[in-house]
Amino acid sequence: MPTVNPRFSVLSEDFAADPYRHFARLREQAPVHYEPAIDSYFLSRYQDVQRTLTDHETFTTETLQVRAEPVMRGPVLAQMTGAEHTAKRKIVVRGFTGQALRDQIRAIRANAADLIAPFLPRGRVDLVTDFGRPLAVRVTLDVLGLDREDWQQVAVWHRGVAEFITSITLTHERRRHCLDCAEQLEAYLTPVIEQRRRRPGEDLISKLCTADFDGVAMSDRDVTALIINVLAAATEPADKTLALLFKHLIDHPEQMAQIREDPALLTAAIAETLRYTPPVQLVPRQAERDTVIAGSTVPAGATVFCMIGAANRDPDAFAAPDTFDIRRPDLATARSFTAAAQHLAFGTGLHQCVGAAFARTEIETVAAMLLPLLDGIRYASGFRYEETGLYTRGPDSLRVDFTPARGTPALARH
Ligand code: 2IO
Repeated sequence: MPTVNPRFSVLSEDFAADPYRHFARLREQAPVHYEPAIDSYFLSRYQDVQRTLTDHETFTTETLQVRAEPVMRGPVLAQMTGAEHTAKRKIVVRGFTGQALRDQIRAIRANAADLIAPFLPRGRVDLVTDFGRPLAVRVTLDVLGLDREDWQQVAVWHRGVAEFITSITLTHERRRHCLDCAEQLEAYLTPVIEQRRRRPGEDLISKLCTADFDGVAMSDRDVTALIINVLAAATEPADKTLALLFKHLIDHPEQMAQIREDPALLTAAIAETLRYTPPVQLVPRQAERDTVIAGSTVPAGATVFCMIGAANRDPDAFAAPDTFDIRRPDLATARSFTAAAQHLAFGTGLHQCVGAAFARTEIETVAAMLLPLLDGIRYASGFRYEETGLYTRGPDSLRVDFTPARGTPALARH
């Protein structure tokens, strides 16, 4: 029997520094890793994660009542079940398809062009702090129909909300700060919701306010929670995915060259980025009854964390899983942003990410704009790449140099 280091912890600094180094050992030796300090189980095998996310009878999303609801100010989509879930999910899907999506593409382009322009003559930009983060917040505000001018204030509240849902442990002070952010965000949204109910527009908030699906309409509490849900879900992972994509392309210049040659490969590069380094690393569930997973019993009521990063690197699911390869035959790019995706970055099952298609559009649109502008892209001298986060994970900074644009950049096209 292999022995497991009893001092190993997913809460250790060593794990936080590079979780990927530990995944193989976890999958092989502790596929159901118990973390006593937080009384939770961590699953690392692809098959177990997939089962946990699709066996809705055994694993529920009830844990979100404590993990999300306090800052969402009401129930989010992932908490709902049955007919209510189906109806409200369809309402949200409608907000991200058809004409709405076409308008969103225009907003994505306009924001990206506006944010990158000042950096083009300089030949230097931080793709996270200067570009990806403001872009993600501003695009989300445009989608919701909130004032773009408010982005810095909303970004502060959003960070508090995101900290709450993505923290494994929180001190009393941090918890209070996060709840304050959520309360202020709710107060900011209340008059907006009231106004959109009276005079609806084409934005997502108006759609949520006026929607009626099979007789199911949204209460103010529902609308508030879904706005905050969309705000968190469309912002937090977006700048991370974009930065991770560019990091992998800089690290694999031959693959970057192939994409520059054939931009149609960008979709595969995004899908492979999501498999290789999923921005959402953990998805929580609650065991409804005593359940055996990989030979260990998980007791009824237990919190179970699906380790998406570990599952996506499982050799039983992907060949040479630790290799970034946009041409890998087992990626199934065409399905990568649908319910039939091979990778688990969007989760799977009934609660699979409702924004997957939007996320693809956003990252694809922005990356396709940036690539021709950032000729000769490389890490800025002295830059040291570092990732943070256990729940959502990505770089806090990605400083790059590129060939500066001469004259007026060719952004007018967008
Ligand atoms: C917001 C982790 C940002 C979701 C969550 C309480 C529910 C759900 C997710 C993603 C990304 C967030 N969970 N989005 O993992 O809506």
